[in-house]
Amino acid sequence: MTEKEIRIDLSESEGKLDHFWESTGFTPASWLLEKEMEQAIIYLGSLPGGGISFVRIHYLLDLVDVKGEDGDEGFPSYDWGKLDQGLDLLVDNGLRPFFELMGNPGDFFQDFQGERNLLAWKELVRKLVNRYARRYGEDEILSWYFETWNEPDIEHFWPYGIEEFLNYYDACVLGLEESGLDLRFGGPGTALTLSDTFKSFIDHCAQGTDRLKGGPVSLPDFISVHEKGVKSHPEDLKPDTSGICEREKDALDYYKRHSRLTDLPFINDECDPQTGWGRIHTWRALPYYAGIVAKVINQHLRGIMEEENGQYPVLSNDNGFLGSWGNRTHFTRLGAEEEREKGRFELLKKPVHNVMTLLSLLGEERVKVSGLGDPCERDLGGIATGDDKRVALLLYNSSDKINCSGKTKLNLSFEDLPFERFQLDSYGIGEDCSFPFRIWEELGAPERPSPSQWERIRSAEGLTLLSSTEKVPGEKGSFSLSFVLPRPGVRLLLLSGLDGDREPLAGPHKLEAHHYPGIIEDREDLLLSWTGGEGKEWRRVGSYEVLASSSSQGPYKRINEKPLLSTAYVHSRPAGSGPLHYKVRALGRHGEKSPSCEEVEA
Ligand code: 8U8
Repeated sequence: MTEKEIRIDLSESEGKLDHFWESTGFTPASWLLEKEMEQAIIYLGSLPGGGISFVRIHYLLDLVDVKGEDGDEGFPSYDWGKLDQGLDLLVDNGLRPFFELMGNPGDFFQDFQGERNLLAWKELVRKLVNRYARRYGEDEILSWYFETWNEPDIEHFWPYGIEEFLNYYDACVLGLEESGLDLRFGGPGTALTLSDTFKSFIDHCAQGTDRLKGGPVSLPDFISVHEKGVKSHPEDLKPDTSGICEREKDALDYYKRHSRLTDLPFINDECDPQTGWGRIHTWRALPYYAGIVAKVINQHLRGIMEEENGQYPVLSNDNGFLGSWGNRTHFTRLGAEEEREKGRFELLKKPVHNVMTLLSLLGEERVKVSGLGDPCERDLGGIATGDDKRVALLLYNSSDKINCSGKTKLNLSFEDLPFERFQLDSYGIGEDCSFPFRIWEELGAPERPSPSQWERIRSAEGLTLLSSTEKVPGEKGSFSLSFVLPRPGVRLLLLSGLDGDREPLAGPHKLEAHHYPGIIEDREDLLLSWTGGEGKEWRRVGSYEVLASSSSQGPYKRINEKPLLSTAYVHSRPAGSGPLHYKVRALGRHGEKSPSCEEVEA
C-alpha cells in the first residue's frame, strides 16, 4: 500500500476560503410544483450552513402566464401565481435562485428582433424584479444571481440566432436597470468552448453598441460558461477532470484580452463530470461521484482561484434533477411511475449529496496542506481550514478512471493547533460507509423494499460518523494520526477546541412537518424540517436529535439512529400511527444540549 506524509500547519494561512461550490441546478422549472421536488428542495436546504445555497433552474419564466394587456402601452400583464409558488418553496427553505431569465410567458415572445418585442421583454424583466423585491425584500433578491438564457449556443435551447441573443441581453440589462436595484447579472452560460455565440457575446460587451439605449453596452457582472468532464454517451466514458479547468482558462483568456472585461469574475455553472444528466451511469450512485466532485472543486481552488485572485464566485454541479441511482441527482427516487402519479415515492441521499455536507463543514480561513501535490495530476487531495475554535481537513482519493480502486495510508501531522484539548470527529464516504446503493443491491434491487429492507437501506443513506474522540495536542500544538483512505473515498476530520467556556446553544426553531405517503407497505413518511440556531451556531452543532412521543407530556424518545447534521429528517412510521408529538434539539460538539424547539403535532 502506498503511504503519504501530509502536514497541516495552522500557522501557514492561505487566505479566505469562499464556499463557491454551494450550488446545484435542474430543468424544467415546472418540477418546482411537484411533491417530489418539494421534498428534494427541503433536503437541499437542510445542509449545515447553507451547504447548498443556489439552485439554477431552466425555464423559470415558463411558470408565468399572460392574462391580458397592461394599460395603454399594450404590453402583456402577467399571472405570476406558479412562479410565486416555485420561488416561495426555494426561499422558505433558505435557498436562492440562480435566476436564468429564460422561458416564454404564455408563448408571447416569437422573436427578439423588433424594438417593440425587446421593450416588452425589458418590461417583463422589470416587473419580475419589482414583484420579487416586494415579495421577499430587496436584500433577499440582491443576494440572488441573475443570468441570461441557458446555453444560447445550443439550438434546442435558443432557436433564434446570435444577433437576437445580443438584443435579448440588452433588453434584460435595461429591465434590470429600470428596476432600480443593482442586481448581479451575467452570462452567456454557453455550452461549447469558445463558440461563436460566446465570442460574439464577449465582443458585444467589449465594443458593441447597445441595441436599446445606443452607446456602449452595459457590462455583465460575471462571465459564465459550461465545461464538463466528457461528452454525453451511453457508456461510462472516463471524464477528464483537469481538462475542465484547461478549457475554462481558454474562455478566461479570451475575454480578459478585452480591456473592458479584464476584471470580470468567471463562473462555470454546469461543471459536471459527464454531459447527459438523464442517461444511466451507475457511478453516479457510488462514492466515485462524491470523490470526483471534491476533486474538481479542489482543482478549481488551486488551478483557477489562485490565479484569478479568488474571483470565482460560483461553481455549480447541475445535479438537482430527480431520477434514479444512475441519473445525475442528489437523491435516488424509488417508486414506479404509477405510484409516483399518486404522489407515492421515496428519496434516498446519495454519496454525492453527503459530500456537499462534508464540504459545508470546512471553515472560512484556508491553511496550507503539504505533501499532496497538484490536484490536476494526483488522485489524492485535500483542503484544510482553521481558526482558533476549529480545524477542518477534507481529504479525497479519486481517480478519473471509473474502475480504479486502491488504498493509501495517510500519515497526518498537524502543527500549531490553537487549542489545549479538542474533539476529533471523523466522517467518511466510501464503499463501506454512507453508501445505500450497495445495501439496496445486496437486497436484490427491490423496486418496493419491505419495511425491514427499508430500515437497512435508510440506515446506510446518511453521512457516517466514523469516530468521535477527545484528544490533547503534544508540544507546540502538534498532533499526528494515521489511517487508510480507500479510492474512491472522502474523509472529513473536524477538530473542535474544547478550551474556554461552553456557551449554551439556543437550539433549533421553526419545526415543520410535511406528510408523504411513501411506497413502503404499512408505512407513511413524515418529513420534519427546522432551522438550526441563529447565525453561525450551526458550526457548534455536532448533531440534531429528533424526539417523538404519543403525548405532549412525553415521554419523548429519540427516533434518529445516526447523528444527523442536516436540518431535515424523514420519520418512516407505521401508517396511521399519527398524530405524534415531535421536538428537535441540538447536541453541541462539546456535549452541550440545547433546549428543544416548540413541539409540532403531526
Ligand atoms: C455539448 C452539447 C451539445 C448538445 O447538442 O447539447 C448539449 C446540451 C450539450 C451540452 C449541454 C447540454 O445541456 C446542458 O447539459 C445538460 C446535461 O444533461 O449535461 C443539463 O445538465 C443542462 O441542464 C443543460 O443546460
